Amino acid sequence: MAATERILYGLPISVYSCKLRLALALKGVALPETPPPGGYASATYRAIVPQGTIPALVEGDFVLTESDAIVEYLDETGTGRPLLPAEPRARARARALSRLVDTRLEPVVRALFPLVGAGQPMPEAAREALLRPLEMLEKLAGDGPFLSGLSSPGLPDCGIWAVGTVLETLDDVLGLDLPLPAMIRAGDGVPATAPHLATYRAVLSDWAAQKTGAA
Ligand SMILES: N[C@@H](CCC(=O)N[C@@H](CS)C(=O)NCC(=O)O)C(=O)O
Repeated sequence: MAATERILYGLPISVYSCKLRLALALKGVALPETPPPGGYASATYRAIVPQGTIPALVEGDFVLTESDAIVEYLDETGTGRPLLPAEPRARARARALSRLVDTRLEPVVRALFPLVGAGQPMPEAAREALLRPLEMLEKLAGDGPFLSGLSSPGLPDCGIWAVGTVLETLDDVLGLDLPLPAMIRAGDGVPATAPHLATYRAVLSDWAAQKTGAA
């Protein structure tokens, strides 16, 4: 039986697309990204992916969104190196860390977007809201270079590297001078992910330059 074609919808600027791109790079799997037809909010894209979000993986009539679920599905279908450990507690911990990045850190980073080009300082409450999850994740990471706490990077690392790259850009553009933990840059030392992170940094910096009129 011929394998069903896999289509991965994503965009260069999207933080969750970046997370998945990093996961695929760590897995050693080449799965090129297709932009959502008409944009992710469009009726055309929603006719394919009802959730209207990216990334999305489509295999025939099987449509899967949510970056963590996509990575777990790829792991469980034997696609590339697994990014979650097999041992139940280590696996549960990796899942929890990944969700903490997505639910506690990413939304407060995203909330800073309107400040880019607005010429207004970051409110002190926003700084505190940002430092809280960063400190929590740093504590949970332990002493190693990776948030996953393992000797090789896994799913939670992909999330923190993608969100961390956005945060670094905002830190730079908005002059926030945030105490950014080293683990958000650990992907630059990993040969498989370093080029993707460099490209993402350039995409974000172009976006910021457009917003601030520096382009
Ligand atoms: N929890 C989802 C979040 C995906 C998400 O929010 N993607 C953004 C782009 S980075 C998006 O599609 N936004 C459009 C929308 O929410 O309508 C995941 O892990 O994939």
